[in-house]
Amino acid sequence: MTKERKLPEWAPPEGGDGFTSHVMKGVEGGHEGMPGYSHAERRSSPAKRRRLSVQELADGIRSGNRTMLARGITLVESNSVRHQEDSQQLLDSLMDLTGNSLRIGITGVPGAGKSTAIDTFGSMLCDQGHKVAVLAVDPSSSVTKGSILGDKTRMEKLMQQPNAYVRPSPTGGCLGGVARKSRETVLLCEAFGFDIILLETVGVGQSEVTVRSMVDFFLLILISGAGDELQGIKKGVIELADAIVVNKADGDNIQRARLAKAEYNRVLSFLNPFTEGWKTKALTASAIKGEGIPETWKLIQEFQKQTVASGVFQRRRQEQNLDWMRGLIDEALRRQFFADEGMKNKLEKISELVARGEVPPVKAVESLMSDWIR
Ligand SMILES: Nc1nc2c(ncn2[C@@H]2O[C@H](COP(=O)(O)OP(=O)(O)OP(=O)(O)O)[C@@H](O)[C@H]2O)c(=O)[nH]1
Ligand SMILES: [Mg+2]
Repeated sequence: MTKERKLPEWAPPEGGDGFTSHVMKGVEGGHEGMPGYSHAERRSSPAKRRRLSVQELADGIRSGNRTMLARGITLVESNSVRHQEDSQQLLDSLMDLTGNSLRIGITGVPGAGKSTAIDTFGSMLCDQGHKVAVLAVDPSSSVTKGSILGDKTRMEKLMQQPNAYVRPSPTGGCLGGVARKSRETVLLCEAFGFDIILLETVGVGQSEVTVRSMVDFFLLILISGAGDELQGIKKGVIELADAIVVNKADGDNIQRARLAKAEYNRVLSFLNPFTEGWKTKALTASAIKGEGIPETWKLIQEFQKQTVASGVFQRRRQEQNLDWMRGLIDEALRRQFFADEGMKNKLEKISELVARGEVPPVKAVESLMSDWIR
């Protein structure tokens, strides 16, 4: 394999050798997911990192060891069955330390300034003594590979904070899979001691609904100067929000941002707030200048105080846990059903009959289910 020295795109011009990275040429096959890969070969690989026991990982995370946290998250993100068993054990042994953070979801159209806002907001929180973890929930970023690098440059302030942790999106899998991993990563981060978890997702698809189902507070970041349609934001996303921030309210954009804020407040007055008893508001901010960010934090704190007092906060957490469990039951049942050899044959046969219109689909399902349960 050849090695090539390369200055990363995000390195400052005066960065010098400290920023040099090695780019290794890829291999043609023989690693996971590629032709020629074999588990046996991999097991015998001398370069493999020592496998840590679940106990070692749990102790490491409890004692605040970042390497162990990263290894734990990698375990949780793995698709292998053995790793999944270990990760369930790991989560189980850390459950007593979870649930003590404020989970904040941040969504918005591409380029609205989510990462910049997280950088400013997260750094401010760290300065106040909080421990902040940032997770990206974005199944598309495994395709558009550049965004992880992009985020590291846009979160420069935060990356320097010893109390912050930035984890890019888990790669691979459908949204459901990525969501499971992110939920579990939130728990590991809480066990480690992060008291504020920020989950960034791009708000143009299904992922914002998923993130909404994982967080206590949901912030929508928009920009002025584009109609809702142009921003690709559906009314449905506005309805999920606990606050809207019209970002980039700086320079000659201030006036437009204020008008947009007033317009969103008007729209919000016609909608049912997502959170019972809370009035969703719009604010303006400049993530780059840091303006409007302390106000946003104040609003989030008010939200927390109010919903904890009314019990809405705790009820939502309980509901989210139950929804998560129900989702897992759905998944497990489906997996077992389709993996069952006997059912595969029956399904194949009955599918032909259904396709030809000889058996109605409802009847087919009834018959399959009664066979499966037996
Ligand atoms: N003028 C101005 N520009 C901003 C502000 N916030 C972000 N930007 C710029 O907008 C661009 C996009 O910012 P990001 O923070 O990467 O936006 P994002 O929403 O995270 O983008 P994706 O992750 O790609 O969806 C960058 O060039 C930022 O410098 C702001 O408050 N004012
Ligand atoms: Mg971003």
